[in-house]
Amino acid sequence: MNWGREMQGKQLDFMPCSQWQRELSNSATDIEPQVRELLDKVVEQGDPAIEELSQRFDGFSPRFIELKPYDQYGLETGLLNAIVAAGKRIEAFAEFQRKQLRDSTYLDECGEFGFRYQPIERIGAYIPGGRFPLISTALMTLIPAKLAGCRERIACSPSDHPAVLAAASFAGATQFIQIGGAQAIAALAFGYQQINPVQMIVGPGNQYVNIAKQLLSNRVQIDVAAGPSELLILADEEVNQEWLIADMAAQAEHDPQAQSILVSDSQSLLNQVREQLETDEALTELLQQNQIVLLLAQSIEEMVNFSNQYAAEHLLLADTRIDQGRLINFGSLFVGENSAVAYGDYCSGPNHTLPTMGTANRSSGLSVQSFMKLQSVQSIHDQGRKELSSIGEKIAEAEQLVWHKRSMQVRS
Ligand code: HSO
Ligand code: ZN
Repeated sequence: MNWGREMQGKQLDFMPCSQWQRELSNSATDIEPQVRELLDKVVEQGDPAIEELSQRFDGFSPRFIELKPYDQYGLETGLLNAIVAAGKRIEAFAEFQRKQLRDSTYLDECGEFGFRYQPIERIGAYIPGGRFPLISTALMTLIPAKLAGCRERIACSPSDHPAVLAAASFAGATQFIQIGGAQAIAALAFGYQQINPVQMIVGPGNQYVNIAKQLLSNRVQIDVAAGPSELLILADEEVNQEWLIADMAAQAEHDPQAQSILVSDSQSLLNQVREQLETDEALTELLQQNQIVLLLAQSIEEMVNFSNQYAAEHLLLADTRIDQGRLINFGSLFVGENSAVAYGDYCSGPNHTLPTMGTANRSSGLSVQSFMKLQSVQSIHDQGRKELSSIGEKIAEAEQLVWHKRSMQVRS
């Protein structure tokens, strides 16, 4: 059946959301052997391989760019002010997050026990430059790392666009290397020239970048599974259709694989939205290519269940009948139709680096916390030795680990 087309009886129909299956592209796996080979080459040959790959794929040699103060890139004042304003809001949110991360201890009859947050020392941020130079990604990746207290924050980008450099400078990058693709990820993970290997790599990228990150995830911490952008909108009949159409087209324009889904229990809303989309050639194309999808739900209950099962990167709740507390799986929730996802992309404050492809049911977007390790600390006092020996020795005995038992026994 051809959902979304006009049917013989003139009745317009929509696919029920219960039938929708997310297509997980597996085209990425096709290039995995190729990326593996590139990384092996870097392991064998080091820096010359990185340079050769950069020449081969991007046509230039990697270049260390010394960053100037952010206001010295000759940016048009409006853009410069916007970067500063966005940067400040992103910083304020990161600062708010950092303040929640308090080291803490408690005392009991055995001693003092606690945990502390420790920043990862060296991190790398990849800032895509291919399709569009993502100025905002420089802010979103580097600012939380700075607030977390990471000592070295290395920005890599194939772009040397002045706005990207200004944003990286504002966001506090400690080094900037113009380098792209899998070779940038290799340079960060294995080290390159004066750069020591980093311990964490964040930031979105093309398939080569993502696969390289995944393949190296046994040596470096990586951030979220960054697939194509996704938006899910839950809408009631009252919504502002023009706003929501713009929101759907916005996420769809990132990538031919990016997808925006509108779910409603109102057939009449879906009809009107489709009619509006069909007045515009580009929007009609997005509809035909399933980059914009309209799904019909039987009830509010079904809308909530669909959303929780889909686990969207961005979830826009434009339905006043649904209590936001019922929505449990999403990367970032935008409540009410004022809350355009584009604000979140650029400047509202929370991070735009978010889990996609359903991984929001188990993982989180980038935050200050992502750049920190949670460590435990314990200090057992004299009385505690005796107390804990009497418990631990028995268990060690049952495990038949004699030296474990002895290490407690000698203290009891
Ligand atoms: N929507 C993207 C972030 C972004 N949008 C950057 C514009 N610039 C993350 O899913
Ligand atoms: Zn976006």
